Amino acid sequence: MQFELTASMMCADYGNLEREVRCLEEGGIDSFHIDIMDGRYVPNFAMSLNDLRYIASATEKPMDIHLMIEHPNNHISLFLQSLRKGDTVYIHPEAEYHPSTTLQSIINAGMVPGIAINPGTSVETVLEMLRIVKKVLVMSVNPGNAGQMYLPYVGKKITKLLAMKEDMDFEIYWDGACSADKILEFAPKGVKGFVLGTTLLFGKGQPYGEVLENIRALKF
Ligand code: S6P
Ligand code: MG
Repeated sequence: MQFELTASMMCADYGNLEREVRCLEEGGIDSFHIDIMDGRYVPNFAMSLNDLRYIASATEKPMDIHLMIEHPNNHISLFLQSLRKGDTVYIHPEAEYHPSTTLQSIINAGMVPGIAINPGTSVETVLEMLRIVKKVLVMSVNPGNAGQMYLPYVGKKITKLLAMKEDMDFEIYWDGACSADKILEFAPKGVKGFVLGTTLLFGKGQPYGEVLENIRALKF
């Protein structure tokens, strides 16, 4: 079964980021997920521009930027300048007065536009944006921290999005508390990719390559 695995780099060992990037790349990760926070839209800071720039310079793999910041359009060029064409940028629609303008800036820069949908946000409230974006990042935890519990009511929203994705031409990605059983359940239904953090990939004392190989060897 084909699905993408992306590493949530806020969970990486910052004592040796160069080694973390290399081991993940050698272990077969598909992309690097960068959680950018401003301490306002979410109650945390996590990663910022310099982290993003370093990781982008240390690998050829695609970047997956998750902007958890207020009014991303105010600073979007800083992020877009730090990326390569084809990288993905997700915004949270609630964080912007005119999210479709911000998405257009992302498209104009040659990046893949995406929206991240919070657990408490309904599909109906972002319906028009589903026509613009190529990727939808469904948050199965509230944004701001790694290591949180999966919120089970999000499953129904994914089912709703799966029924719309062909027609509206977007792919669905999973972010938050991603475990093997979630991949087993949702990859066959059509969820295209999964963000891996502390639940499945980091801090396990197991080489990343082994963890990733085990995930890809899951029996569906
Ligand atoms: C949360 C962030 C996520 C987390 C990821 C961590 O604000 O957007 O990308 O880093 O959920 O994974 P886990 O398995 O620790 O929940
Ligand atoms: Mg994220």
